[in-house]
Amino acid sequence: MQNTDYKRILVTAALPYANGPLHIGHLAGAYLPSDLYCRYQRLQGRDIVFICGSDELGVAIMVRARSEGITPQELVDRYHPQIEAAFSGFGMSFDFYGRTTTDVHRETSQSFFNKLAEKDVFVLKTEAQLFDPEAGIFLADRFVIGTCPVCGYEDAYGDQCEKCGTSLSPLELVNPKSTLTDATPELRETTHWYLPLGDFQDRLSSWIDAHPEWKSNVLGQVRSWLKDGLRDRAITRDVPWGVPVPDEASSKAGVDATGKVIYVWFDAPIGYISATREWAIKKGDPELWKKYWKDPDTKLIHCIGKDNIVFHCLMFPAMLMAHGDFVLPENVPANEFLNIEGQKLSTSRGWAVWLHEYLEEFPPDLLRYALATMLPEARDGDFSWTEFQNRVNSELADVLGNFVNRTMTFAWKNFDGHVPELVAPSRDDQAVLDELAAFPGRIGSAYESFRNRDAVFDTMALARLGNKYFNDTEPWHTRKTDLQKCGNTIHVCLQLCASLSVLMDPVLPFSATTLRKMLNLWGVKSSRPDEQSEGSIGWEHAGSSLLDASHMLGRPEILFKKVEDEAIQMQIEKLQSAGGDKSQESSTSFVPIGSEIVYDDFAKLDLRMGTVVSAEKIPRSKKLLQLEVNLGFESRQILAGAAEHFEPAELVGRKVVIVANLAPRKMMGLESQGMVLMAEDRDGKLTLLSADGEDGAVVR
Ligand code: B3M
Ligand code: ZN
Repeated sequence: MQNTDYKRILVTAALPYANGPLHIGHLAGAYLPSDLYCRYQRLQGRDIVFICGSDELGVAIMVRARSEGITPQELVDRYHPQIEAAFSGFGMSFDFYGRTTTDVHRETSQSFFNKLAEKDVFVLKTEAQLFDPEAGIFLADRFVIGTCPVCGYEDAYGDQCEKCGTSLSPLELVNPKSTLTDATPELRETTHWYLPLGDFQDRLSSWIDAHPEWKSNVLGQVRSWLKDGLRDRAITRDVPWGVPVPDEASSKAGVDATGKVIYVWFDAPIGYISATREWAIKKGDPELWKKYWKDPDTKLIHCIGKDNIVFHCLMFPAMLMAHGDFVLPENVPANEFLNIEGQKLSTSRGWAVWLHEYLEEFPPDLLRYALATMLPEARDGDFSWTEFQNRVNSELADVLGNFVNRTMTFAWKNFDGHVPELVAPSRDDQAVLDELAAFPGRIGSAYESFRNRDAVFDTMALARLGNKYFNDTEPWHTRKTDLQKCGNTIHVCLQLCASLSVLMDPVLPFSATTLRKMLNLWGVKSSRPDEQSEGSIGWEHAGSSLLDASHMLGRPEILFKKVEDEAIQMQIEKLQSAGGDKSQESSTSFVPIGSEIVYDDFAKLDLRMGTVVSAEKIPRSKKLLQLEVNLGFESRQILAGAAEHFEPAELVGRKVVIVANLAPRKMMGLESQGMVLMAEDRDGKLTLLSADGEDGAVVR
């Protein structure tokens, strides 16, 4: 049963593979939820450590390094800092962000392995394995793909089917193929260490049964694996990149372990332990990690995406049980997947929103908030750019930002920037203050039980309450008729703003800081690590009045700027130019006629004749061509989504019609200064619109 008397909390977020940049799916799965939880707990003043790091070993890294023509070490040295920077840009408040290529990690993993070997936990088996005769390598994990025996997905990996989540071994794949050479593998004998998960079946089952409070998507998956019966899992590999199988274990087993490494899913969760050790070393108290991993008063929480459930709910717990010195996770709140604009996120097809690219365009808080409302908590979710815009414009800007802004403006205009005194509050004033008192508890219990969406909806509900109260009490009216009444309204509204600056902090940490500056409110606990001592005002105080009468406010600022239609359109086009699944949209009927416009609408368009003087492909873009178009009196750089229809050379010299007064916009880092008109037939084929006029001629 849930133990509520923990003394400290240890939160881990899945270690992302350092084999590519992070995208919005990462954020939605493990990272935003864990950050919300940790920031909330810090505001509660709890002793909490938040651990993450880059997963730098294993076959996923080798595959990517091969495809980029560099060594695995070069690959992780490239992506680890990029990933860390994106995390920090989004305000991920890790106490420590580590990596699994460190000495501490190797040492921690090897001693964990040795301990299990000493306790005779492992089974050794010499068996035929898939071997790629062309590459001369055993095909472990992602070196082999084939059809999933469970769901029939054709590109299942040798260790797991990403479609149905089943964990697999290469021999179970139907029609296996080497991802290195495309060769059909042959069988060769090799010896490996296995973790006999079956031996842990009963202990795992009763441990899971003791946690009925876990999320049902997690329990569902775990129970179905337990029902199928757990099998032995090979936990070593014949590949050249990983933590070497330690000498002690290999001599104990009498096996020559040259060239054998520990399976990445064995060492990666140990990465949580090694990163905690490195955190402790950095803090100058090298033994401190033990308190968080070994003392049963620690509540251990693993935040992950659903494809990692089996490893965190069965395999790692079995390892921890076998080892014996460590606490078991208290909860594993896994999220489902996030689709984008109704399609499955796919990095290979370019159907993804990359975090580093997002950060070039918008503030981090906007995505933190919007995404928190769309989190795939119970089932797969969908991110859409228009929904993002809606959440930002009609909630952050129109509700929260507007409430703060009108309150601040009023306080400055009518009360010289001071908090007016509350004198003989009306029933309405008191009712709002009473309602406020219930918010920290309500929002907090949503965070405690990993209902982040509810927590965020309730946070916005407080801003709505503020707006409604502001409207109902009409301070613009009482300002002239009864200044004290007006002062009471502004007093109450300012208290709501102050409370919001604490309660919104987990989801909107950057804006919460700005708001506190505006309110000149200091002494609030920090939701970031190592700054806790600064403040005494915490979550539990956020339901009461935090500002004294006559407190001097800071200057108002705009908290949230609205996101323009064009910015959203650009993002959608960028997605579409990168990829997307055409099969989901094909249609053979004519596009219906658009809604009627008046002549003035048409007359706004400045259409001109021009000649294409150069055309080239844009690297990394399947769709876009970069054109230079001469208008007679000037030349324009125009990006046209025509790369799939024309060879660049066939466009040079062609007459085209362009929209000459379209606001410039950026795609793939390049500015497009207009649009080339083209006709699209029912099969999506494009042809140019053309006429014989001189360059610069006006088209009407
Ligand atoms: N790197 C898999 C993933 O990114 C893996 C997670 C490790 S958590 C210990 O999905
Ligand atoms: Zn499958």
